[in-house]
Amino acid sequence: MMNLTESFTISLPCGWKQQLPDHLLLTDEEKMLFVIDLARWNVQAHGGGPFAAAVFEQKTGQLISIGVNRVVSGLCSLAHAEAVALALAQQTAQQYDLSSKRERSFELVTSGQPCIQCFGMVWWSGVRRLVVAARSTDIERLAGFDEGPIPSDWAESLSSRSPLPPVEVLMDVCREQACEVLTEYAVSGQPNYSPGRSQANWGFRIGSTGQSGRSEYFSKGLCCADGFT
Ligand code: AZG
Ligand code: ZN
Repeated sequence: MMNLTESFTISLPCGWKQQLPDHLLLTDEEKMLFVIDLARWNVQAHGGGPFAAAVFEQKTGQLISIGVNRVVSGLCSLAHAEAVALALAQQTAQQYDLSSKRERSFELVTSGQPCIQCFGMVWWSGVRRLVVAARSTDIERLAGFDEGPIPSDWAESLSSRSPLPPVEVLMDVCREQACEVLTEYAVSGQPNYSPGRSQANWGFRIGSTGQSGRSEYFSKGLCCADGFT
């Protein structure tokens, strides 16, 4: 019998509930600052990639899901922050198409511009609005990740794609604050897990003398109880 895997699960890091806001977040800036705090928490408490995202119901502002980058911990290149947030939102709403109910529309707020994969996920998810902090050029320049061949007209193509419902795109919301987290990740010496780079760039660092502790977390098998999962 061959040893094939039947299913996989991507979970939020432990302690995620303690990160949730205790009040409704009303403005794009409030929502984005919450998401950027999640990205920083993912790096500092879980050794994850410097990205977070959240889905909100547009009319009420209700938080539907959060996502953080779980590529390394989940052994899964799909597990970008936006992908995790969208998949969890679809489970919470019990809708694989988040645009399927006219009276209930959703927005994705993300600390980083969607990469080539997540652009596709946004396209198919049914969200009706996308709010972005750091641009892909920031992500590539500050943290060295490869975001893939994103079409130059990606934002326009989302906002005008008849007969599919348009996705409104708002860029550069709290861009500076999101860029700070990207820089913090780069100087921390944590890995660039972009395909083909994860070995070569172990301990990868940009423009800093930062001390890497990342490989130690893994070689010692540290986990949630030790602050990493
Ligand atoms: C990434 N870019 C974004 N926007 N989000 C993630 O989770 C990523 N991981 N690598 N590049
Ligand atoms: Zn992505």
